[in-house]
Amino acid sequence: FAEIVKRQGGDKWVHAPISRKEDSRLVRGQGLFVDDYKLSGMLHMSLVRSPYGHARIVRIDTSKAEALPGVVCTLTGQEIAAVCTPFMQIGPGDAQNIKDFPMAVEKAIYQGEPVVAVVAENPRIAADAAQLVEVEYESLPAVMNWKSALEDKAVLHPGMGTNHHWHGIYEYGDLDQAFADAAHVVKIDQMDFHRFSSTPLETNAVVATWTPGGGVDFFCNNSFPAIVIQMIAPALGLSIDQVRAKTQDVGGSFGNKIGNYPYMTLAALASRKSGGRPVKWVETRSEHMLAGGHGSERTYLDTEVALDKDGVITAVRSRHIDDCGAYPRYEPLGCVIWSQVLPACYKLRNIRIDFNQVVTNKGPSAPNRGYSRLQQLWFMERIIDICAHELNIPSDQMRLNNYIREFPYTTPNGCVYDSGNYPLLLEKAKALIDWDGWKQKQAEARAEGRWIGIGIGTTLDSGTNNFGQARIVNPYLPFSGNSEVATIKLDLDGTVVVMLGSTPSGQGHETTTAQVVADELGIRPDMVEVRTGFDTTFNSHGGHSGSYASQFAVTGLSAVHGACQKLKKEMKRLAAFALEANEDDLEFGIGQQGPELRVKGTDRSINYWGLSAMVNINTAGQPDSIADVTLNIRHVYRPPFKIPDVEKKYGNLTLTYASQLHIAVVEVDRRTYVPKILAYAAVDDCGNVINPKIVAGQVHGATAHGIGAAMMESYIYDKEGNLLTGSFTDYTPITVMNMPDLAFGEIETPSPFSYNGAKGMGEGGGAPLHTVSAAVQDALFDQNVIIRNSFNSPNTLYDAVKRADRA
Ligand code: MCN
Repeated sequence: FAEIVKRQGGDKWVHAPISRKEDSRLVRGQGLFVDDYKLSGMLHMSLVRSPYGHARIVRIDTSKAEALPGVVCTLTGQEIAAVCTPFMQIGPGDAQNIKDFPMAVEKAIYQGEPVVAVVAENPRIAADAAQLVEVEYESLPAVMNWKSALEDKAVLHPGMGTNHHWHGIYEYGDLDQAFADAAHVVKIDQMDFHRFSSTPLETNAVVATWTPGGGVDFFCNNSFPAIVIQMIAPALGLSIDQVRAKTQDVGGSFGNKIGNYPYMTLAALASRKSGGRPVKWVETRSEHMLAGGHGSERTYLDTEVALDKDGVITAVRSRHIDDCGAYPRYEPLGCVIWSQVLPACYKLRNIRIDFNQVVTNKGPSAPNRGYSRLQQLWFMERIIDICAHELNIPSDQMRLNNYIREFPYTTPNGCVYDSGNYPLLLEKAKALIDWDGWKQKQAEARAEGRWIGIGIGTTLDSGTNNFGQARIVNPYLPFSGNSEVATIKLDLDGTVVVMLGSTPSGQGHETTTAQVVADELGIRPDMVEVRTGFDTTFNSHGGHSGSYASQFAVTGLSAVHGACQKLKKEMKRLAAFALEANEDDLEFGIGQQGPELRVKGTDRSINYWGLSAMVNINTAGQPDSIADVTLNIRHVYRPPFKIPDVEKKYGNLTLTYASQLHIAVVEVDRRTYVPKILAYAAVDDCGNVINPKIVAGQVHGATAHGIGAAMMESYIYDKEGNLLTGSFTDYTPITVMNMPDLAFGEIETPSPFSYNGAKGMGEGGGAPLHTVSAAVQDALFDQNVIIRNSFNSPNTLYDAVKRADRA
């Protein structure tokens, strides 16, 4: 069977569609998630959260809670502020003045903000005791949208003095000239990208233990522990080496779990107050929805588009405002990251975005799959469709008129797109969905008065060196490029063991790692043990280790590949000595006694156990020539590829830009306004594919995620700051019942920037947002509707049609 599978991938394991190694362990319940982790004497934390969006905390009485048998202690915001300094803010500018404590101190600024922590012997007592805490609040006026945020009548963070924490102008090219030369200028009224998030199977969770030496040990599911310990340590007054974070299995993150460090900090302080007993906290689903971190909203104002006579977009100017909720935390960084894809897939050279971010009394923002890029891509795709309509150009032709066609391509702001073929993506997707057939059916349906639309969405992912490239546009960012580490060793028994510098949250890293190593050593993936458990003390190499930014296929696997090269060299030195052969005459393979090195064309060989024994057991009397051999290799990958001009200024930067093109056919019911997907196709280009099954799985997952966001998932607040969609009955994540059949295809334009030609692709979730909006738009153009909201619910569509009726 293995051989058949291998043949399907050519003569290599890389590219073979093998099933995921980790699934057998995970589906048997043999994973180790945070809630499975139990320590002797472990306590449990429950949180009392603010029911108000904005309220002063007048009085807190914890006496009844503390009197409940089994309760160990309580913690209030005042206590926290006495022992903790506010978290560093990632973004530059005014956000630095935000006092971001893990718990509300004098006032709560979003519904669900922690106000008191209760620590007890078991989770039920902790939850019961939390109900006994009395908190008196004085309700304050809530700031619930960007408009009132900008008025600054109520300022959320007094230290900042304003709710407007970021303003930057991103201007490239000659806008005045482009508009003066334009054959057409299209003006677009306000558009809005809505608030939604991800729904990982496992919610945020942590076990924290205050150690006798005065440090803290975390067992957590944070997806970026190497960086968050840099936030937690200063907040707790500790040095980095006193904070250790370990992860094992993580049940989905989608970026959100980077944001759970305030809860890690609370659990650490709870452990300290409890005399160093370990404290576990596991977020409930409701807490996750209320306060686990949402992707931020974006409003696009005053958009003007200049086009030439052929429908080629020559300039775009607009004003954008992000509503980041109560604490922007990662969003100022996100607002830099979006600018990587400023012109999207289009050869637009003149662009000016006046970019702003504000805080409001909504839940704090957190990175969410497609982190800030997808808002920009949605904006550009809307522009394409609206202009196509205005100029009476078919939406596919409009894209063909505007697509970038030559790679590497340097965008006006200096980012370098590595490779791609957007027209081919379009051609393949049209064939997959039967474009001509649907055009025919659409015409017939329209004649019957039905509202059927066909929409295209093109999207970009940008894996690898997010921070590095972000620095191009913001040189004062504290980061300058992603890198990753991997460790590979021949264990005592000769087993090949790989340890990664990050913990995956469902992306199949064990499998693709085993494929790479199997090819390098001439063995099978099942002969490679991949350990994904991560420990900031042992397998981090600094701030960049982590599962984020669609970086694993490029950065993570480059580290694995580099480690393999070094190990092979060491193994050859040993084998050449043992077999009295020349290193060049040796080859890797599988023999009678398992994986081995042998002298080509002979029966002389040594297996991995033999090699390991030479280093780990029979070390006495080894000659100097092999005395320094190690079979335990740690390799750090740093993107080595150089980008002319940019490199001179900012060092080596690499970013891969995977692309996807989706086409959807959507019918909007004329009576109920419910949109229904009738057909859906997605074509992916992530360069050379390491594992086609995993890539197909990622595309299916991301497409489901995006369709849910486009049609079913929206965090909506009332004027007082109450979350109206805080449960699965009103915030309805997509299930198989709503997921259309997906016609899936792949093209491969290898990246010249990665050793394996792969491009990061795990964040393709944005495409359905553009695609569904485009299809609904096409369905409703005849009703004079312009889709200007990314959430296509029956309510928003009804409003859009009625507004168009009135106009
Ligand atoms: N891959 C491949 N060939 C390629 C590119 C990728 O076989 N040419 C494989 C990789 O080896 C990896 C997977 O596809 O197994 C995704 O690779 P990559 O694009 O490098 O992304 P990462 O592995 O770095 O994962 C991060 C990315 C992000 S940023 C979000 S958000 C997201 C996503 O992955 N979160 C996820 N997909 C997710 N999938 C699951 N199940 N859970 C999440 O939390």
